[in-house]
Amino acid sequence: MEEFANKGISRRAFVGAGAFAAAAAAMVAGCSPENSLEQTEDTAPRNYRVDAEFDESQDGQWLPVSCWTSCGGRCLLKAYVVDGMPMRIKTDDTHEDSFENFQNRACPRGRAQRMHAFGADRIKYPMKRSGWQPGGGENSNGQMRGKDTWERISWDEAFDLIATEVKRIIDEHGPLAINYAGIPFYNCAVAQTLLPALGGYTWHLGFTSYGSWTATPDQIGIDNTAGEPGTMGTNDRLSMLKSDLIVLHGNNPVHAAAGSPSLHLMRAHEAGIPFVFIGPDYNPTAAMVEAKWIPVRPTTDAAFLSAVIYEMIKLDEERGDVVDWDFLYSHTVGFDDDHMPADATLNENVHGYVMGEYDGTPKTAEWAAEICGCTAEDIRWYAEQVGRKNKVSMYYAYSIARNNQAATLPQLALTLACMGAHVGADGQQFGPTYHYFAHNCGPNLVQPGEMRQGDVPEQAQNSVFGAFDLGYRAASSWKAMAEGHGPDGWTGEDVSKDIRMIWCESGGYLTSQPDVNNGIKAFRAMDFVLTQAINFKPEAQFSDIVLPASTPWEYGYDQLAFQQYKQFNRESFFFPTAFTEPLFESKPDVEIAYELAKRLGLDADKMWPYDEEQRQFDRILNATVLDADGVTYKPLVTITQERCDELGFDGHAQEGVIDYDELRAAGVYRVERTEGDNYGYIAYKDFVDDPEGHPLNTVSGKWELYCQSAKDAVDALGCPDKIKPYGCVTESAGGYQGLSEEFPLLVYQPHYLRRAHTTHDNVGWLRQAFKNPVYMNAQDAAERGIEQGDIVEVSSETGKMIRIASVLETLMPGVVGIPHGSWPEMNEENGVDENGSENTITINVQNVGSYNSYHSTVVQVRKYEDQDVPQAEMRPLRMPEGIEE
Ligand SMILES: Nc1nc2c(c(=O)[nH]1)N[C@H]1C(S)=C(S)[C@@H](COP(=O)(O)OP(=O)(O)OC[C@H]3O[C@@H](n4cnc5c(=O)[nH]c(N)nc54)[C@H](O)[C@@H]3O)O[C@H]1N2
Ligand SMILES: Nc1nc2c(c(=O)[nH]1)N[C@H]1C(S)=C(S)[C@@H](COP(=O)(O)OP(=O)(O)OC[C@H]3O[C@@H](n4cnc5c(=O)[nH]c(N)nc54)[C@H](O)[C@@H]3O)O[C@H]1N2
Ligand SMILES: [Mo]
Repeated sequence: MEEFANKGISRRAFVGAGAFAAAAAAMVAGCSPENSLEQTEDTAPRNYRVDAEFDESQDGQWLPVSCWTSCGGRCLLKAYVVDGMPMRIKTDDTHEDSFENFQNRACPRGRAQRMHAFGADRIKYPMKRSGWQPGGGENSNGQMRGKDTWERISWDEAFDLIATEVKRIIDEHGPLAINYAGIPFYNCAVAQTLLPALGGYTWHLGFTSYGSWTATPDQIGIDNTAGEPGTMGTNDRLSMLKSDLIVLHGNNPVHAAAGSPSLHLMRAHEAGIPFVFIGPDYNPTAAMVEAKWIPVRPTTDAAFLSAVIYEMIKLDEERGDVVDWDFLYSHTVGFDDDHMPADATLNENVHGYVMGEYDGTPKTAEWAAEICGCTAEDIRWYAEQVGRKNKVSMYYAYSIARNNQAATLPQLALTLACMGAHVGADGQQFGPTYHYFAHNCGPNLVQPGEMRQGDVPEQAQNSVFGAFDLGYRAASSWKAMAEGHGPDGWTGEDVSKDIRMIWCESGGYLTSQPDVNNGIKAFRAMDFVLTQAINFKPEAQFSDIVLPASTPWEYGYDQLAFQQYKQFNRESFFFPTAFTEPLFESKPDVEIAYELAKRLGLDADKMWPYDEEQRQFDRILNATVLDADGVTYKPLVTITQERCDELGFDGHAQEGVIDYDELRAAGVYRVERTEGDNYGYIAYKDFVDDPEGHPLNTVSGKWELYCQSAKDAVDALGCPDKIKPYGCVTESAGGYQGLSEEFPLLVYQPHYLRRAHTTHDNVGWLRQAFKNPVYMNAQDAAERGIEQGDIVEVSSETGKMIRIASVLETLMPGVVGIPHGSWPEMNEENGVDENGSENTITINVQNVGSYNSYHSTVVQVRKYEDQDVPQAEMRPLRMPEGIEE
């Protein structure tokens, strides 16, 4: 019975949940959703039943619904809903697909979203770990986290227990003793409103996503307008088509920005524009656009770029047509001794560095080829191609910056772009471009409206990037939290030792942060761990109280998409609908925060004075669309006063471009692009055309190839390794500098079709469709006696885990790829993570500032002795023991 990954929601559970009498009746009548895997005594265990009886004549309707995970997509999902049950999912068929007006098509994860909301391990009611009591110390019985049994409790009991314990912790240790283990801009009611009102909280040091693209870009002058690095820093998608060459430095949108970004690249390929891919594997995107591959090992990109800069200078000395010196000197400071910024305290720069003036090593193509694993010819070829004679688009991935060696990589990318003048013109661009605005930047052509808002403490408005100066503090690592001391070598303030509570609102930090083994120790060292969750995910498994959170399918709007960044596709606006009441006893996070605020003596009604549905109506009513003039925003929807009243919302009559109800039925509004329209966007054009008249928001007003303020900000954190103010290789822990006989392989962690980070790792369909591989080079595998499909053990200084070998010719020797996001399942007898979380083996050594060190990990791989350990798709999901399913 327990052989399969997903068990669906049993009839019993449905009948038990009052709100679901209708759904239960529908299931009895034979229209259970196809993801249901029934586990009744009288049916043989089957995996996923495809319901042949289903057809659209059943009494239901197609509704546009939210796809809410953190992949950066935002695509249109439609659910065929019968009595509150999503029977089928389809995607954008609202109009013909064309380049001008593409469909927002969903990927396999979106199409499997039912298993996130309706999976067997859905948290149904508040639960308490049996061995835990408030009060700290012995009461918390912390060693039993992850092993204990569970008890069902009422919401009132849960709220009272939480309020009592949170109050005690704040009274005794202060609010910063609470570690918020998630990205605060998600479903932010706790992080953005409740905790700030209680005095703040401690967040993790190290931004998980962008590595060194996090803070430095602002200071050196790379555009950060949309609140994320580089999201406005490249041109719009039509401009790409004017390039002579497109560079994908890292990047794999086919897996990690599925949907329209791949389409944009495909069109450029069809138009005959050549591509270059720089990275450790010839990934599916490189293959799609038939790119020339320059193989470069993880963590060596700074060496590669340094050599490209050196070779450009040399080529220019020979031929004089490679570097655009006028452009370089008029738009930047800090390239060489004659152009240093006024605030420089160090008499060094990138020119002197690549010439070897400081360390005696010129950064030649031969020097870098050895480090990177490519040929010197490749580097010289590339240096010539990115010279000023070509129009070049250079797209960088975030992945190349998630390592210690990349601390000043943004300066190197900027230096290269300015040497060839590849910025500020049609077909000329550079920057990290991914996620929300992948390969298509510029102001939104259609955008959501302002929503009324309660009292949100001011410092909470931008707690992500402002975390350091807003009364939040940063914990350095799980290890430091577990052991109650600061990290080695740091001189800055460390608060890891003071933390008494972990609060998981959303986010999957035990799984998505480096070093899970120490993560588990940190969880076990706390007085109290609280998780608000959809599924019984690892963070919930190691908690004391678990609260059932509702999904956007149950409350309609999508908090992640709309709260902070408003929307993710430049040309599309989404209007998802809720189609069921909160499942079981679940509540939206905002309701949870509201109830807790009341019990903690705060004025909850002032913090959340408005009905969420009214706020979502504001979002639609106040939405705007850019007029064909490319300048004026006008209202999106047409609605009458009568219709507002009928819907019961506070609103006003207005004339827009689409009727409110028509938009609601379609679920999406798109703005079409055509050649020569006014919707194009050229990043930095004002500054490039007139650097004196439109200075950048940097200390010098220009791009800072030498940036004192960036260096000072990182050094102020008190990290042990000082960084340079200009682009160069950073010497730090791990990476290619840390390879050893014991750990001879470098690791990258591609984002993977099976999951959006850790979300969906419990989904049986996706487990079956996409295995949990370790990508290995064929030669490395042969040397170790490993064959395709073998179970292999990957080990590092932080842990051991097992996965399935995927033996490839398209990956560099000496490198392994471990797709990101599987849920750790520690076998505590032998210390092996049997579900192969990549973060079981990643290191957390933040020597160079706030950048995560995921990709600086070095490992060994060997064939595992037990080849019979069942893989994910054959293992039952973890369920809370002691709780009725
Ligand atoms: N080794 C390694 N680790 C990495 C990376 C890597 O490349 N390598 N990449 C990093 C990157 S780029 C990122 S952005 C981070 C992401 O790290 P996380 O943000 O921790 O990852 P997610 O898995 O998206 O976590 C979202 C969680 O929120 C839950 N959730 C979704 N909606 C709701 C809701 O409405 N309410 C509640 N209560 N919960 C909800 C989901 O079920 C899921 O458990 O991971 C990082 N981790
Ligand atoms: N399916 C899926 N899509 C996702 C996500 C997900 O979890 N699942 N997560 C989303 C999020 S939050 C983010 S931040 C983005 C992540 O976006 P990225 O960070 O760009 O994605 P990755 O898959 O880590 O890396 C992309 C490719 O870069 C190359 N690469 C890796 N390391 C290096 C290196 O050191 N040097 C060079 N030159 N190349 C390298 C590899 O070919 C890899 O396939 O993806 C988003 N999209
Ligand atoms: Mo990310």
